Amino acid sequence: MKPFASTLLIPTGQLQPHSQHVTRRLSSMRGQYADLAAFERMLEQGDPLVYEVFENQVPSRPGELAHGTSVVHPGRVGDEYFMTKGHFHAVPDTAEVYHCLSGQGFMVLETAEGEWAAEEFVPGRIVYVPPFWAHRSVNAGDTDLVLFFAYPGNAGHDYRTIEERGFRKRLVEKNGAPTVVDNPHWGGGA
Ligand code: M6P
Ligand code: ZN
Repeated sequence: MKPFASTLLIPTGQLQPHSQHVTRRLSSMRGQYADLAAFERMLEQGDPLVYEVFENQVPSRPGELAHGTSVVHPGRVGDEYFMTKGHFHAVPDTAEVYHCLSGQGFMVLETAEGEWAAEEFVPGRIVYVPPFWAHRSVNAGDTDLVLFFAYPGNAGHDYRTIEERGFRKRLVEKNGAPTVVDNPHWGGGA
């Protein structure tokens, strides 16, 4: 690798230049939102863009640092806020760091052993995701949630565990405020 630089535009989260731009629409998250009827109703009216990731890829080696921005758009499926798919790292003993640049929300985390946490994102807040913790970003505000992230180049993404099992906790709007609740579908057929 040679040194390189990019510019992160605040507050939009645009990264210039970037080598990868991932867009995830609601249809790619079937089964992840608890209110299945609300999910289907929303899809019938279109397929909203839920979040985007801008990244400059690096070789997948432990000494490298993949980094970029994620932008979770505001919205809800029923009472559940727009969120990322969430993942464990494919190499599970790898950490990640997130820095909130704009918007507000939460990082929801859990381990295979049953521990969980919800760390709040407000501009300026840094959240550390330790090795072995699955993580998902949730936008609990009404503007884009913009995050900078960095993680080891070899970490990779294990999506399947979350697709099959879901997260133990969900972030929903209750009486006008973001609230952590149990996931009624946790453990299978999420
Ligand atoms: C962060 C990073 C990315 C990840 C993105 C979206 O920006 O961890 O590697 O791709 O979040 O999350 P997910 O991959 O779970 O959809
Ligand atoms: Zn990660």
